[in-house]
Amino acid sequence: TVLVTQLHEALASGQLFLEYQPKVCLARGRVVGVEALVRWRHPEQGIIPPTQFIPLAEESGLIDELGDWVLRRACADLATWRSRSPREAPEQVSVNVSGIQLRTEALWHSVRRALSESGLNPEQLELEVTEGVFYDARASSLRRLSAAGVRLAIDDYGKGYSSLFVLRDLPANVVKIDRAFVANAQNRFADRAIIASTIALAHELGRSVVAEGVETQVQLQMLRNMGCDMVQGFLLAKPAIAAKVPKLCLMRW
Ligand code: G
Ligand code: G
Ligand code: MN
Ligand code: NA
Repeated sequence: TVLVTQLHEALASGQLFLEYQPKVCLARGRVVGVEALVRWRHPEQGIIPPTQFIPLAEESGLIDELGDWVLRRACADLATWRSRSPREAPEQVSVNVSGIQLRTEALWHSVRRALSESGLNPEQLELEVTEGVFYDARASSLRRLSAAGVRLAIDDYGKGYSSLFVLRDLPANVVKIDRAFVANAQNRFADRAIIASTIALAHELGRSVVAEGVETQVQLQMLRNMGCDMVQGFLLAKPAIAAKVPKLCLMRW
């Protein structure tokens, strides 16, 4: 389609950019990481969200190249924030990875290059993968990255299939509870029960927990009481351009 051709051009001509959403550690009351979220500044259509062009990139085979760009940009940005002022810098950066990227060795080479160019330690990079992709042979790509020290997070946890196999079998460091559970937790017992037991189970297995989509003080307090490790959501901060990240890192919760 036209949009695929344009996406190709967008990659080459610098129309893609990243926003970053902070991840706040509740025990420390501060930003510990940021999640990179790609956006497309289209010359005629304005800003196009990733939900509209990531599927296109996956279908057209552009996803490896796009993913490579995101990884290198995110690692370079973290290295810049850290070199300017560690106090105003996150400790790590998370990058969303599509299941398609795990089918070949492209991701492995991208990660190696992004780390060596930026000088980051593997532990400063986290890859977010949705649970579906953990299910098959692609898991071996993840094991290799994990063995190299890169952190892994299971994104949108609870929304897909075989969550418990994933939790049992894969070397994920972090479980991100899908925002669908957080959204109604105030008035729905089932959501609270699922969040509380996911936290307990993840902790039992030595993983830490991020709650996504935190929008209210009530949700934040509830997650604190449940022993959730980290929170992300509009209440804490909306995704922001790279230049705004140092200031966000000075906030305390
Ligand atoms: O930022 P926003 O809420 O519009 O993101 C929508 C979806 O796009 C999320 O599920 C997110 O994981 C995905 N996404 C954002 N950036 C990237 C990226 O760089 N690569 C991939 N594969 N998905 C991304
Ligand atoms: O699937 P993934 O978790 O990667 O999706 C991240 C997306 O969630 C981002 O595009 C971001 O804009 C969106 N998001 C982040 N915080 C909130 C929130 O508090 N509420 C809602 N509705 N969306 C959020
Ligand atoms: Mn994510
Ligand atoms: Na998510």
